Amino acid sequence: MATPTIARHLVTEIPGPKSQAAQQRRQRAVAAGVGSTLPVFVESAGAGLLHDVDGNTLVDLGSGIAVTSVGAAAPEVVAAVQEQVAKFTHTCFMVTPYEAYVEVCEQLGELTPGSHEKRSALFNSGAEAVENAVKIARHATGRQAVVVFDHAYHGRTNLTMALTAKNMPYKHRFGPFAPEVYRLPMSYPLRDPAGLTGEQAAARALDLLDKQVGADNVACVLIEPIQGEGGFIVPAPGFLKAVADWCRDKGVLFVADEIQTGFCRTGSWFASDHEGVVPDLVTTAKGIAGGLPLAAVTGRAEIMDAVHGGGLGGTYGGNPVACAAALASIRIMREQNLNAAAKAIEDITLPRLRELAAGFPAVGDVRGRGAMLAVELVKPGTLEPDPELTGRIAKACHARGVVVLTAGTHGNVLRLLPPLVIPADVLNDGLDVLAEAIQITIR
Ligand code: PLZ
Repeated sequence: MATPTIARHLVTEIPGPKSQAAQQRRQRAVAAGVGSTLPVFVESAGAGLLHDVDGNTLVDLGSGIAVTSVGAAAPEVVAAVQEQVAKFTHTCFMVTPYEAYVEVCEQLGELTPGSHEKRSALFNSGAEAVENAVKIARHATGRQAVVVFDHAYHGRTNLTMALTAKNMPYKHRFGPFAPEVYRLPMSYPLRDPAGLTGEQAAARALDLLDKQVGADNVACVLIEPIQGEGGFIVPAPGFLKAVADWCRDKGVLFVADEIQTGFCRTGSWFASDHEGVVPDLVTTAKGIAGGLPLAAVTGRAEIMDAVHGGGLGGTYGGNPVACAAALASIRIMREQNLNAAAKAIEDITLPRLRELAAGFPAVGDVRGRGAMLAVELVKPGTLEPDPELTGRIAKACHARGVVVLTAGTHGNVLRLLPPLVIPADVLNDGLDVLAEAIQITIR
């Protein structure tokens, strides 16, 4: 983590007058259904800092939802994009291919869990990757059922809405949803009966699956190794492994949605690595390409190659500019050891969050891994979620120029997803503000 040259600096209220004017203009042109956590209009951004149109500099503890892990304008990514965009912007890989696509797939094969032979296909968004993982799993197994978990988030397209657990805002009045989707209880240590092990939580879920769906009908079990939008829920140790083992026994594909957790976010290349789990298929997006839209499905060669020629694709999937950005981002992750950087962020942040939990009974849980950390807010002495308090704390952070995000089925989780290249003093400043926000909001 380098020393910053600039830090948080507010010259107007947040949002400032120019942002407010832009927001009014936006409301006349942009559909109301598209929201913004903090309507501060950004002019430029760097490693953990956002510079707005009013001249304010904000601390970014959100990375555009876990995307700008290498920074929002990493010089190596900017140069790679500029070089590629000047050569050609697009040919369509399905029409005339280019090597950057192949190289991204080679990197994915090398970095994702397991040393088996792999293949990848590239897409534009996380939801599209998840949709394709399901297509591939169904095709390869000849089965239809897709199994997901409580609190899961997998996207906003029709199939992925069905896979996503939460109604508001993702699904409300957007049905009917895709069929053959089944939901199981997740391992949620804070809310499970005390002492329930990962293996027991897996047995609880898999017994339901056996009885209600039948293993023979299941194409895949799809799971986020640490749930993102659902509230940074880290399953009890052994849960993922037990589910993956069951899948292997039953000929069911185990699909890890690593879209939020992947690419160094949790202090290893993929969150599955922490649990020693080797998925059959992995979906990636977000952090893979330094902010450019790119997503992938990577999996066992025999599964991926089961699909007939021409069965997978899309006009823009694996766009050459996005591929160039991905290759530069992955190079940064390797050269700057961003797994260690994520771990360093954890080492700074976790003790400070634990201190807050000790001081404020409303901070009911502290959890996460690497640079994917959260606190869950409850009514003191209970497990009753407190989304209202969570919202007020987030707003207090925003007013002080620190971008934090909320999450959780009950909206009562404050989550931190700083860029992995955030300088330590910028991070600590953001955490000071969070502590102050909690203090003044709870008092
Ligand atoms: N799978 C695990 O986290 C995206 C969504 C924000 P897309 N999460 C942020 C919002 O409100 O839309 C996500 C994820 C996991 C899939 C997705 C979907 O990725 O690139 O947003 O389609």
